[in-house]
Amino acid sequence: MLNRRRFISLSALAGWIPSALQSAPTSNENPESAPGYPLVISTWRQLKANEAAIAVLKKGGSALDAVEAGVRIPEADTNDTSVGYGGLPDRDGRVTLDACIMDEKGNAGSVTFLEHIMHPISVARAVMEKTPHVMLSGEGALQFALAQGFKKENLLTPHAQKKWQEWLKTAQYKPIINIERHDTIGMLAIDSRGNLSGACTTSGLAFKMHGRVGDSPIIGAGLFVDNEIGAAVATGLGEAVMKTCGAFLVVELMRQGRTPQEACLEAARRITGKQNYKDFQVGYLAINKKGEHGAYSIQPDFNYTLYQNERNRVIESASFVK
Ligand code: SD4
Repeated sequence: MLNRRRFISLSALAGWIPSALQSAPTSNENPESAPGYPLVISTWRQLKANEAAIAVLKKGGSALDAVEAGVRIPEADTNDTSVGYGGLPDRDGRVTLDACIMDEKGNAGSVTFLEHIMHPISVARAVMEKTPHVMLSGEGALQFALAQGFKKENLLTPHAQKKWQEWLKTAQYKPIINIERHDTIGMLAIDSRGNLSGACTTSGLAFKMHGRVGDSPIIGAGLFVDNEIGAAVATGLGEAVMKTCGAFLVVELMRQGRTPQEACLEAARRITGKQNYKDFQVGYLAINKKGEHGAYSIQPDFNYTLYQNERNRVIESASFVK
C-alpha cells in the first residue's frame, strides 16, 4: 500500500515539470532553521504560488496580501483538482469550496461550502474586512460574494466531471489522502516587517457528502496565526484535524517553547495516539516568529514548498509512518 502510495505521489509530481525543474525535493529529516525574512511556506508542491506571494513581499507588501495572492494561483489552476476551479466535486457533482485567512492582528475571515466563486480566499478576506463576522457559509456566503462583485461561475471542469462520473460507477468513499492527491494549499508568510499571516483554501475531500465542511476554513483547525508566537496550517483528513484543534495546538505548543518541528510532531502524535491513522494522512506546517519552520505528517509523502533566503524549493517532510 505504501509503495503504491509513493508511486502515485511521484507520478503526480511528474505533471509539474516546469516548476519541478527549478528545485528538486530535499529531505526534512533534519529540518533547517535558517531564519530569514521574507519567508513563504506552503503545503505540497506550490512553487508558483510561493512565487506570487514572494513578488508581493519583495515590493514591500504585507504578509496578508502575499498569502492571498499566493493561494489564488492554485485556486484558478484547473490542473489542481483539490482547490478552487477544477476541484473535484462532492458526491452530488457539485464543487463546494472552503477557505480562511488570518492576519497579524488576529483578524480572521472564512467561507465554507461556497459554490460558483473561483477565489474563495478573497471572499474570506472580504468577510474579515467588511463584515462583523468570521465565517459565512453556503448560500449566504455566495450572496455576500455576489454583492461584493465576485462573478458567479461554473467551476466543474470537464476533467473533474469525468472523474466524478467514473467514481459514480462504484460510489465508494474511502479517503486515502495521498492517493487521492489532495493538494489543499495552506500558506504562511512573514513580511519584511516581521509580521505573520496565513491562508488556507480547498475543495475538500473528493466526492464528500454534500454539505461536508473540513478543517481548512476552521480557524484553529486548518489555520492559526498568532503574530507574537508563530503560525500553523494543516492538510489531510480534516475530520482528524478538527477533532484535535490541530493548527491552534501547534501554535500553543510553540508558545510553550517547542520548536515548529517539535510542535508539528506533537500535534500529529495527538492524532496517532487516539485515532486509527493507518488509512489517512494529516500533515502540519509551522513557522515561528524567528523565521524557523517545521513540518510533520502521519504518512510519508507529504512535502511542502519553502521560499527563504532567495531560494524557492520543495522539501520532503518527516513522517510518523516511515
Ligand atoms: C479537508 N483538509 O477538506 C482538507 C483536505 C486536504 O490536502 O487538506 N487535502 O479535509
